[in-house]
Amino acid sequence: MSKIEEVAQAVENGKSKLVPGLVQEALDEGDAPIDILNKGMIDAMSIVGEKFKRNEIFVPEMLVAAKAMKKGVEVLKPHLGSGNDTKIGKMAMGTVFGDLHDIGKNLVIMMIESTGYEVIDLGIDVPVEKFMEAADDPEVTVIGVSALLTTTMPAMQEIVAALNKHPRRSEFKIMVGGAPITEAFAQEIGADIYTADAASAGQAAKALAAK
Ligand code: B1M
Repeated sequence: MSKIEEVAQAVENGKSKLVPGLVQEALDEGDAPIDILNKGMIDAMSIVGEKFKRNEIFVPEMLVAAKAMKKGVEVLKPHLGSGNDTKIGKMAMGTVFGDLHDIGKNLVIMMIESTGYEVIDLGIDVPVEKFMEAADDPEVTVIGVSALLTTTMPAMQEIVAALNKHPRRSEFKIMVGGAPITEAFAQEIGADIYTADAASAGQAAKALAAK
């Protein structure tokens, strides 16, 4: 079994104590950090999601897998992105109210930070008011909104509708994403940018700053 497969298996089984060491071993053996992330961790979480859907595992197992992935990401973090120290913009980002998923949001933040943005993490279960307050900051040029559940897509719509009425609306862009979100939905609710994953979110934010 390859080291990346070992990482994947440990994440899938929620082995928080094992994952950091295995990620480090994979790095030491020369595996690319992005492969460890995609094939070792994100793919493992998809398997966890599928098992949950088939009622083979339940919420506690999803939770321990999420914990294990977070431990692995901590080891991977310094190896991902460009490590740009020059500040190119300021962004605020959070997961919509009613939604507790934060792994994807944290990865998006990590990739956007690596392009040189300062990112204010608004956290999970974020109400409309908190997004609006974040938009008051005169330095904020991008607001990121993440949702992982089909049932919290209306919350995203509500947040974007409120942000679209913000007095500073012409000064910031609204970026949305998350597993159930599509380009069509993003357009329908009046967001400016949809990106499917953390790497493209980073690229989109960088392109915005260059304009
Ligand atoms: Co949840 N959960 N969960 N869960 N969970 C999903 C999302 C689900 C698809 C599993 C399934 O059924 N197959 C399903 C949603 C079904 C649906 O809506 N159609 C689901 C469900 C049903 C639930 C509960 C309702 C279960 C229950 O209680 N009965 C419950 C809801 C709680 C709540 O939020 N109110 C729940 C709870 C949980 C845990 C708390 C146990 C845990 C989350 C822990 C945490 O995040 N700290 C959890 C987990 C771990 C998952 C799965 C297994 C993994 C999610 C994940 O971290 N993926 C997930 C199944 C799956 O995704 N396949 C599932 C890895 C992560 C890197 O990917 O988050 O998609 P992702 O992020 C990507 C992109 O989406 C994108 O970039 C990221 C990186 O590339 N992206 C953006 C995300 N945000 C973006 C923002 C952007 C741009 C791109 O711009 C701003």
